[in-house]
Amino acid sequence: MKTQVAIIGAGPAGLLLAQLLRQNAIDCVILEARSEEYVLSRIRAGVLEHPTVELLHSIGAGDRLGREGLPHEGVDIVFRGEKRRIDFPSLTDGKKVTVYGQQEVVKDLIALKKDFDGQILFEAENVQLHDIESDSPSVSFTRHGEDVVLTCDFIAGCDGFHGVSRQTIPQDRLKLFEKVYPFAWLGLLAEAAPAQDELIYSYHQNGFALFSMRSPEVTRLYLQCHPEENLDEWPDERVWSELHTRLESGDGFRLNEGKILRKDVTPMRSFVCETMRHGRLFLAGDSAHIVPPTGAKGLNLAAGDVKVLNDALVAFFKSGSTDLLDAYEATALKRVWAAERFSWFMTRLLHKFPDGEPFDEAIQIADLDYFTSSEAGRKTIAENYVGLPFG
Ligand code: RFL
Ligand code: PHB
Repeated sequence: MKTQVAIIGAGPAGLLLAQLLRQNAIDCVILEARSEEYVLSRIRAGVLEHPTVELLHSIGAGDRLGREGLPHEGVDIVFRGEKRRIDFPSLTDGKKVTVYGQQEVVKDLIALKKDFDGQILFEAENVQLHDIESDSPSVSFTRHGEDVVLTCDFIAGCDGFHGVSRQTIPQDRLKLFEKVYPFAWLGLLAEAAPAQDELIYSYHQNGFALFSMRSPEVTRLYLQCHPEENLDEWPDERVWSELHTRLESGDGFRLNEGKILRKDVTPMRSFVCETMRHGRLFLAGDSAHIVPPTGAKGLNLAAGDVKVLNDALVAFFKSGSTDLLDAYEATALKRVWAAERFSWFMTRLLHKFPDGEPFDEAIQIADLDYFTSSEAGRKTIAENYVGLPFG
């Protein structure tokens, strides 16, 4: 098999890149380890930044998003029993975000790729990258018992944090940064109508909580918990009791309860692999960086990376110029570090640190007060939340 760009991973990064390349008549093949059903059932992100929504529309993946996505013009931040709203349009020249499940984005992109006879090879096992330092790299894999070699001009490593692409880069060439937080999120999906239209981020003495949604019938909720949390210790009654305690701020807001459809634990980590390019391998999305979900940035960062990568590949295939490919790492990292900073800031602002000293907690309250009352503070949150422009 032969293609111009071999893409490893059919998550948002890989699928978006494939669609961008197709628009520019560049051939690509996606190799995905999991089955289509598995990829479609992964419940993750929910908030799409303004630039991500624009990108999805520009590649023809915006129809259902436009109909079913929930535009959000603000979020509430709750602390010490007070609820304060950050209004996006008035602080960002009219921008907003859209709540639309990541699995819906993935579904729309897979449908689009099939419409154009694009190749997504699901269940590609034992994917290995070869000769990435040469001008003719290749990818080998096994599929349905058959060994296959795919030769290509470039490889896009879009295979997430645990993927094989980053691991193919020689250890001594990797420049890594990592921060692990002393807590995790217990995520819940409930068959209950969202009790208000906008998200609520809450700082509480019992720990952080987040109220979000997926549709007019489904509420998405998160509770700060221990990194090694045992789900058996969170029966539904305890979950609802903690959610009521942490989210109801005394302004009359009352959470609607419903059947809990899913419970999961997400560890919290900041991670950057600054080596986003090695030879003909380019990393994009979670394979190169992880943010704690408090800033709702992961999927949006993946979108930013692949937009920059696509522009660089297009320039190469149209004119032979390697300038943008050479600039990929620096261009992408600028936005990556901005999102890392914001995600770290939101995480530090809103969580209860298990070993927090009284002085640090008092500063945290002062920060919460400042960033939700001063216009400069609210603007800082709003402009980062709706999304900085793609590089
Ligand atoms: P993905 O989605 O992990 O996709 C990688 C794909 O590669 C495949 N793969 C392989 N394929 C072939 N060979 C191998 N050896 C392979 N190894 C892996 C995998 O099966 C998979 O299909 O990475 P990608 O595309 O970079 O996308 C990143 C996003 O998924 C991620 O950043 C977000 O989900 C993060 N995130 C959020 N991001 C937001 O922008 N807004 C949010 O509101 C938001 N909320 C969240 C989140 C992530 C969460 N969790 C569960 C980590 C909330 C949560 C709880
Ligand atoms: C979600 O709806 O899943 C969600 C929303 C906001 C976040 C993280 C996750 O910061």
